[in-house]
Amino acid sequence: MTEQSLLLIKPNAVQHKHIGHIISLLETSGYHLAALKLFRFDPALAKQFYAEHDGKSFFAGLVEFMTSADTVAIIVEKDNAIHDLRELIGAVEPEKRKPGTIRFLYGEGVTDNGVHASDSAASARKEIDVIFGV
Ligand code: FUP
Repeated sequence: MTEQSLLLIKPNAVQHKHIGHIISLLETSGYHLAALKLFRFDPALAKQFYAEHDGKSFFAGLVEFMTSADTVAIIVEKDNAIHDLRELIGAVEPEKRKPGTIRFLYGEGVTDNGVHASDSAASARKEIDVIFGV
């Protein structure tokens, strides 16, 4: 089934000039890019995007990182996009990142992990609405 998911290219990957290669990986992996924008999270939007983590010990650091430089948001479409994009980005824990995944290539720490991808259809709908207002 064709699905939409949301990919974020996070501030550390944008600052290190990896936008082009990450988009190329998406295209060669069969994703259709349905919408794309470059913007900078302000604190309110970052808190809204990561609202489920509000109250956790890492929340303030996560918001600080997400607001530290520009982000690229991309709505991608493909059969099984949500599952397949999670596989393509790889694990959040640095020691679990497999070679070939985007986080293996461009993730640094747990927080500055290079990219985000929606983890369910409900999250994808919510995140696309938060970032693109659709
Ligand atoms: P993921 O869905 O793969 O982005 O991972 P999580 O939902 O586990 O984490 C959400 C965000 O919180 C990630 F961007 C990383 C960040 N995080 C931290 O900064 N510190 C932690 O200890 C755990 C997560």
